Amino acid sequence: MPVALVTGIAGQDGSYLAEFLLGKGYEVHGVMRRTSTINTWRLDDIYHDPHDPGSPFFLHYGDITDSTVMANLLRKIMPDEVYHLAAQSHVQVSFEMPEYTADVTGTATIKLLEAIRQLSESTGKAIRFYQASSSEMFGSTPPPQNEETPFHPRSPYGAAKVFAYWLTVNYRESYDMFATNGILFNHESPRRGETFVTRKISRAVARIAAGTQKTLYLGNLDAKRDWGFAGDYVEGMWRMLQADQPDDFVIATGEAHTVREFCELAFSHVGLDWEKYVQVDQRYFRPAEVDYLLGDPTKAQRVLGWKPALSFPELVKLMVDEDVRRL
Ligand code: NAP
Ligand code: F7E
Repeated sequence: MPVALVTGIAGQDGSYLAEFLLGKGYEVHGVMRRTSTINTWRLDDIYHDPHDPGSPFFLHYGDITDSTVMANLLRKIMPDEVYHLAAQSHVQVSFEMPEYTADVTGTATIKLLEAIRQLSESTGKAIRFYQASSSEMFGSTPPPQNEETPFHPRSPYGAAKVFAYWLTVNYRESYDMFATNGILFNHESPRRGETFVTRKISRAVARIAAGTQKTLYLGNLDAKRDWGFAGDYVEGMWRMLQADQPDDFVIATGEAHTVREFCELAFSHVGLDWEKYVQVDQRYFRPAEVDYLLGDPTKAQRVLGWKPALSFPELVKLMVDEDVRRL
């Protein structure tokens, strides 16, 4: 049975990846940090009984900035594959907490790479490493963006991801490690954090339709993003670690839409006119914006045989329907 270690297991992607890997017959170990209230709602479908001795799913406490804990976990679990998904992943928050974001989203990646290198060298164990790189690294470089596009990050988050990206390349080149970057464009789902724009919209639509919210305040409606479905994207991560060679891959749909278009579709799905409810609020504008991200996933399609299944309108409907159901 292959063994995977997933950091950020309790996040959006961690939960979809855990489900996917369990479906493939993996033993899955997830790292999550301790929080004062239980934060595993995204894992509810797969984590029924923590004491079930037959379960191939294990959760471990750990903070990715704590290199001792991460090295101990690696030695104990001896994974075949490590998916490094944990990060301070919110771009706007990274302007408010730049140093923290650099530590968690950037520096923690070296600690993990170094722990894997040392374990592999001392035991001979081959460990494949996936780094959750981001289209935010392209920042202001005009679209379409692919693996050859120069980076120009526009936030502390984007800069921290560029640092982690290059460390991953560096460990591949220096130590012959199987270390791969997945450069994923925005991907969403009903499990998306509530402060990212898509989920903020789908949640507000459900509340406005139910009469419990009057107005939705948003920032830049003109920003364009290449939005895909997280459930499709985690398969891309797995395929990258099954490839013959480590490499870097863009995962995207090849289609971009504005925040305004997302609003139009989401509100019209429940029979509402978005313009009556959405107001622009300067508080949600960023010190520097990423205007236009549009990915070219040709390489992932050609080398990995990966392509997205869910369309943009299907994604919007899925998110709105699930928020309506939850409410
Ligand atoms: P997410 O929902 O924010 O999940 C991130 C997870 O990391 C959370 O479970 C979080 O824990 C955990 N985490 C944060 N700091 C930690 C720390 N110091 N120690 C241990 N765990 C920590 O993000 P996501 O959307 O699933 O994205 C997964 C990864 O892909 C991230 O690295 C993100 O930057 C990257 N990425 C995302 C996208 C996207 O569109 N979703 C695109 C490109 C790249 P809590 O639950 O306790 O907060
Ligand atoms: O913003 C605009 C905002 O916060 C998308 C992360 O997963 O994807 C994500 O980063 C756009 C931006 O995602 C609001 O200015 C308008 O142009 O949903 P977001 P993001 O910044 O693109 C990348 C690929 C990652 O790697 C990140 O981890 O929407 N926008 N009004 C707003 N955004 C938010 N959050 N809230 C608003 O009210």
